[in-house]
Amino acid sequence: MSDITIALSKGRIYEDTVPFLKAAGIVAQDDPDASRKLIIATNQPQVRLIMVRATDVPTYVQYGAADLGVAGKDVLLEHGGAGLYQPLDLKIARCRMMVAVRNDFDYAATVFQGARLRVATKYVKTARDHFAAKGMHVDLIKLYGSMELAPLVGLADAIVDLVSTGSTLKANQLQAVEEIMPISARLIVNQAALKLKNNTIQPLLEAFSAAIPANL
Ligand code: PRT
Ligand code: MG
Repeated sequence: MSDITIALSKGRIYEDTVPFLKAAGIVAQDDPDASRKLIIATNQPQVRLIMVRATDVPTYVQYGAADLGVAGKDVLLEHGGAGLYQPLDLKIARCRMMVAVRNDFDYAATVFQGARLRVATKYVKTARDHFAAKGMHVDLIKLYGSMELAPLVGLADAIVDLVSTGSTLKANQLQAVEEIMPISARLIVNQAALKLKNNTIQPLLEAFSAAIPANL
């Protein structure tokens, strides 16, 4: 059996990945959400977890610093996917990529008139592709968080952000006006590792695959 490193991020990705790890017989020896350790040993001496920012998971896997990882489709689209296989949609950490505006902003009229739209987002690539496909002219403003604030203080007309319950939009007098795509987290694998460590990785893929919630 080869040594395997799995890159995860704290919070919802880790929490939703625990059942998949368990299905593969892997149990973390510390709780990453409580611990400050960045490298977490597991009950299997050959398997370790590394805890990185959600947006950094594809980078660690791309360069082979981790063999496997779990990352949201939102993050993978911005990363581009170079050097990665994305064999499984784990159907976890689900949400929707949406366009949202202030409750008092007439998005339909803006689209209809072909007026230029200022859009603030962390997801510049996804937003650019979306509006280009619609033939809309947009000025994109890159932000790293709290996108919901941008339309409230006049930084942008609209945001492109993830929505799950909708309560963040609601609390800030914003409304979703367009769905760009449904989002869920994927298992990603370093392309070279999949070949070189196939004997170890293949059974992991099978265990993860069998643990994907049915009928979703
Ligand atoms: O938080 P941090 O800056 O460290 O990084 P991150 O936001 O990239 O990580 P994390 O752990 O928050 O998100 C990891 C992954 O979870 C994302 O890449 C998505 O694929 C997925 N996911 C699922 C979500 C959400 N649901 C979600 N609701 N990521 C973020 N949100 C945010 C959203 O951006 C918005 O600010 O939650 C807010 C909206 O939630 P509702 O429930 O109010 O609609
Ligand atoms: Mg977050």
